[in-house]
Amino acid sequence: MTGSWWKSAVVYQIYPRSFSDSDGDGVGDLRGIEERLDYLSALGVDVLWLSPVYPSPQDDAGYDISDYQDIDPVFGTLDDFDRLLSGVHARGMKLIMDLVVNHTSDEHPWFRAKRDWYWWRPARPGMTPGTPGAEPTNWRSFFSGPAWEYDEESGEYYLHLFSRKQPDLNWENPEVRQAIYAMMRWWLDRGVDGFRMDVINMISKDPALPDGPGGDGSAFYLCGPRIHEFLQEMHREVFAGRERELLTVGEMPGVTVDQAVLFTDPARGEVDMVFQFEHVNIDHGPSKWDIKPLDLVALKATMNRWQAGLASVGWNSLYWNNHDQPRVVSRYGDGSPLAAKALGTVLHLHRGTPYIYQGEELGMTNAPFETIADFRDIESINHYAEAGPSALPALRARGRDNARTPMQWDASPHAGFTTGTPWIAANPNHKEINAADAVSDPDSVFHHYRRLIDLRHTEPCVVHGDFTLLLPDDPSVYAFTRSYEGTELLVMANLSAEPAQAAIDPAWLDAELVLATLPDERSTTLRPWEARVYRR
Ligand code: TEU
Repeated sequence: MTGSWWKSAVVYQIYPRSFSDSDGDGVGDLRGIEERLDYLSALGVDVLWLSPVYPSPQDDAGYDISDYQDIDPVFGTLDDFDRLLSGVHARGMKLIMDLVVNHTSDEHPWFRAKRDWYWWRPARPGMTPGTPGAEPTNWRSFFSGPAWEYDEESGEYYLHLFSRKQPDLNWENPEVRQAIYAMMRWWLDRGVDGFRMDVINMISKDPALPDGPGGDGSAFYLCGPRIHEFLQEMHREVFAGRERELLTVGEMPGVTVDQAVLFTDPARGEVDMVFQFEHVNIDHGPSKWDIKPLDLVALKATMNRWQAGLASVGWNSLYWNNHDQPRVVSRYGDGSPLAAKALGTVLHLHRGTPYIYQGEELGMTNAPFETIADFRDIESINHYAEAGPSALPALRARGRDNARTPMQWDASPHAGFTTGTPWIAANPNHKEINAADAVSDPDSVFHHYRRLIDLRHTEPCVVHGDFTLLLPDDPSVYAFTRSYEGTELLVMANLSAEPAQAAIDPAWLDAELVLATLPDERSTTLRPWEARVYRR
């Protein structure tokens, strides 16, 4: 199973709203991306993933789509899109789109014209429709409040797992599925190279929609009864028989290793890989706002379980960051460039396809949000409305806006992202952390990421090698080996602010040092946040 092109690829996620603004309206756009393609090609990434650029009321920053087959004017036009796509292809890269088909916007024409394409239910028996507690089930929405919205006109409720402006599509209806497959074929025919599929493991629900424990309905909508059937049908209807090399990755909150094996077993024809969440859910309690410090031993254990679980069948995706997560260098690191390099090294040397989120390759950090007025994200704003000012520390640490501040291109005002007023403030640390400085400094996080990508492209052991975790109980050192056809790699990183003794075989110190973040001292003691990769 070494034939799949995406095993040696690195994907770069662009959040268009925050990447590069070509027209000074304060919002990034497609022409802005086009102007930055040489930067991305210098980094060496193979695939670009665009977060949604379709027409949208922008209630959830574009994850609420009102037309699947056009571009929102704030981002440009279909002509701009075609130009961008040819620019990407001309540089030997590919481009995948965000596919958001668990729900549409409530402003999508389907929502008015096709009532039975969504989930409608009457009030709870014996309750007056529209009154508190009369919702058809006790399910809570991801963005606070009930997952049901009352519609005066029809006297019924519709289901929305996310915002009330994101009604869930009813995939039980075959017309819904056919409309989505036709739309996907339209984008592939236009030349796109695949899809990142938003919360795709939520599309099959238990049609009985029973109450869940404490308002948690996830048992009835995560990996529901027909999920594999739907994804196999999609594969047949959209992807089968296409000659081009495509990539599909399904975002799947709550997915287990066992399920992931089924989703990514090529013989089953579902998706190439999934985004799982265990490694980004270990530093909080049942609620994402209930924050806990990182337990490195637990992080290594969960990563190891996914490496082992998908070793013979299926494939992992690898990520620390995306537009929903706080910046890893602030979260699992200490905010320093050295920590950014160590975390990048650890991730990219695992077996799987790495994803870089814009600015991660610069070591971009969380933002210094002061008051709730600094936030833009509906999830944070709704949580604050419900929980009050005591929620601020958790919002600062975990709010999704940490990932959404403007890409830091240079030291000029607004980080060179826009000549206008950005829709969200640039991080003031753009004077020290920015692409212009990073590209001209061979020792930068950017060049370290470039070397990590290059190593994946040139060393088959990085792509195919078996993974063996070392020192599972060490609270500071993250170490493992990879091995493939007589080549062995040792990766070790000190993910702490104190020197750490790595209990590895000292014979490794004589091996070739392929990558290092500090000058070689030929010692098994790792300096704070130091990372090394050896080959023999
Ligand atoms: O996110 C799905 C998801 O379950 C979470 O990561 C979510 O963003 C939130 O942080 C839960 O606390 C996807 C998209 O990536 C996200 O941007 C969208 O808001 C969401 O789906 C709805 O489309």
